[in-house]
Amino acid sequence: MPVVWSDRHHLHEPGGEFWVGVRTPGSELPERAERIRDALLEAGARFVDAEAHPDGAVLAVHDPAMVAYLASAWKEWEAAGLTVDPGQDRVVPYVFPHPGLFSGRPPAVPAAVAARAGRFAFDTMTLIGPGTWEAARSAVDAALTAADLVLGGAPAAYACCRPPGHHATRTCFGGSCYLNNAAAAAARLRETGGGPVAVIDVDAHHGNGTQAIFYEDPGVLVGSVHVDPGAGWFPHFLGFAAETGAGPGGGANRNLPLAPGAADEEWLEAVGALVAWARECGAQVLVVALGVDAAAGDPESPLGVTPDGFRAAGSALGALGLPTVVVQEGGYDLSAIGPLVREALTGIEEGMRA
Ligand code: SP5
Ligand code: ZN
Repeated sequence: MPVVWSDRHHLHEPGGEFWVGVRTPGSELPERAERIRDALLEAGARFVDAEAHPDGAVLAVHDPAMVAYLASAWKEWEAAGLTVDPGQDRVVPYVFPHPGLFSGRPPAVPAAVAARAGRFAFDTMTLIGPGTWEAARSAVDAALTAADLVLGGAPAAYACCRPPGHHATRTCFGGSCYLNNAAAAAARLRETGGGPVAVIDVDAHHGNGTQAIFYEDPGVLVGSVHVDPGAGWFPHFLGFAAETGAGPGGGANRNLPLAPGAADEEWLEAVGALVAWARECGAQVLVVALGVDAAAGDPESPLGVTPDGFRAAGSALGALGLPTVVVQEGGYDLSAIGPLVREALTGIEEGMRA
C-alpha cells in the first residue's frame, strides 16, 4: 500500500519528558519514523509526499483555542525569555486549570506565559519545541493525504506520521501527542456517508483522545485494545471497559483492556472482537491506529505481542474488506519498530486478498 511521508516530522525533537518532576530522555524520537521508512523502502513500498490541507480538517476535531495555542506556544515562550531565564528549552507546563478551581465559571487566560503552558496540556511529558507545531501539522497532513488516497479508490494507505495523535482530545494534548491524526482522517472519511467509520486502535495505550472526540458520535465507532489502565498504566484515568459512548454515540465506543503480560493469544482475541464488532455495526471504512508498542520488548508497555502477532492482527483487520487508512501511533523499540510496522501492513494486504 502507498506510504505517505513528510520530511517535516523531524522538526519535532521532544527534548525529553518530565516524569515525576525529573527530565528523562524522550521516547518519541525522529529516528522512529526513519526506522519505519527504512524497513518499508527495503520492502519496496511506494512513498508519497504528504499534501498540505487547509486548517478546516484540523478544526473538525480540535478546539480553535487549542490549535491557536499549539501554533504559537513556542514563539510565545521564547519571546517571554523563558529559554534564557530560567533557561528552559521546551515549553513545560507548571500550573493546570483544574475544573475544581472554577465553580463552573470559565478560567481566565493567564497573563504569565509560563502559566499558559498548562491550559491545554494534560501531562508534563509532552513538551513543545521550535519545530513541534510544524511537525504535528505535517502529521495531520499525512493522515489526511492517506484518507484522500483511499477516497480516491486505493484499497489502503499508510500514513507514516509523527508525532502521534491518539491521546489528543478536542481541547487538550498529552501522551506525546499534539493533534489527533487518526481522528482527523476519520472525520474526513465520515463525510462519505453510507455507514459508520470504524477506528480500531491497537496501540498499547488507550486511545483516549480519539474516544473523547467521537464519544457522542454514532458516525464514528471507536474501539481500542490496550494495557489495562486499572493495572497502573497510561493514560490512567481512561480506557476502562465501562466507557461505551454517550447520547447518540451510546454503544459506539468499545474498550478492551488487557492485563500486563498479555501476549499474542489474548491480544489477537481482542483485535478479533473489535473486528467482529465493526462488522456487526456495518462499518463502511476503517481507520487503524497502528501503534506497535504492544510488542514484547517495547520500553513503554508490558504487553508481549510478537511480529507474527502483528501480521495476524493485520490480516484480521484486512479481512474486513473495507477501504483502510492506517495511521502510525506509538512504538518505541527502535530496533524493532520498522519490521513490526512492515509485518502489520503486510498482514493487512494479505487479509484483503484472502
Ligand atoms: C502515543 C503513545 O504511545 N503515547 C504513550 C505515552 C505513554 N507515556 C507514559 C509514560 C509513563 C511514565 N513512564 C516512565 C518512564 C520514564 N522515562
Ligand atoms: Zn502507545
